[in-house]
Amino acid sequence: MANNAFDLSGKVALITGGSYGIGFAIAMGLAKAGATIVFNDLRQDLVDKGLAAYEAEGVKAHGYVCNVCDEEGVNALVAKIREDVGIIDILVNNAGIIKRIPMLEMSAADFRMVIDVDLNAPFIVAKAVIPGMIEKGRGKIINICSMMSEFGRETVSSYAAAKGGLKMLTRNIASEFGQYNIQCNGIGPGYIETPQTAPLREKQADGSDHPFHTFLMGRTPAGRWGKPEDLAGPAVFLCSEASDFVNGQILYVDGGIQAYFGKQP
Ligand code: NAP
Ligand code: GCO
Repeated sequence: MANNAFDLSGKVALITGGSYGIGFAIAMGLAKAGATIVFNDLRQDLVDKGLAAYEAEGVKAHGYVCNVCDEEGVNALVAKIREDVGIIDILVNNAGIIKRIPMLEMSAADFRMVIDVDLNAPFIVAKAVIPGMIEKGRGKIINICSMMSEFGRETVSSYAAAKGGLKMLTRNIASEFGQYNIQCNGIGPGYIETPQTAPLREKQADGSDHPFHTFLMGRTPAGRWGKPEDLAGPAVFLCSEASDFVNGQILYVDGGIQAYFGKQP
């Protein structure tokens, strides 16, 4: 093992949807460990915003416009990254959406849309990068899973189905490509302060806490929401040589939620 088993110098890392939020914080962690950062977003103005955010942190990132659901677009993106930056060593499947709609009110089209972004797209992007990893003789894939990879909750049927599926896609990629020295693991964030969870944190009209916040604090031993930066260290570990014999696991980074029965009345 190298002196610094967490060193990512010389590695090219693609973080999908990495212009802000969890993806950005993970990318910053990988950049500090030495990796070259590549990310995509849906539109050029969003990519430009992301590039400016990286630059403000002293990181020269490479940003591209690409919808992760578009297989042809993803294949073209991976070819372009190879030309501009090099073969992708690390893929973080981070781009994701949620629709919080009670199941009986949810259209099949909305359900499919969430499955498309949160489950089909990680398949599409992984499929596009794995041949380069095989060529190089190594590779790391991190799929961003969720508490909903294990739990259900009112209103998140499509998200839970997608993130549960992503957990199993993780195990299957590990099973199928471990022989090529490719490790595929998941990170399951708890509840993290990003735009995705903003509706669950909004103060009520009378200034009191959102009921979900109160519920969550009773389920989280750490007694706080996670911050995007809480995911950086675990991601560096799973993208580095330090985790070369870790494959097919989901590392829950949740302040203890998965271990806890909930606060006693
Ligand atoms: P976020 O704030 O909503 O950011 C998601 C990112 O994905 C945005 O940059 C978004 O782009 C991008 N994206 C969405 N659809 C895309 C598509 N089709 N093609 C390309 N990019 C796309 O979410 P976040 O909270 O940082 O979450 C990141 C990941 O962690 C997601 O997979 C989410 O499900 C997961 N997660 C979040 C939490 C949490 O508590 N926040 C917990 C567990 C898991 P735009 O710029 O267009 O919005
Ligand atoms: C919810 C969703 C997400 C969470 C996250 C938990 O309960 O509404 O699960 O909003 O942020 O994915 O890991």
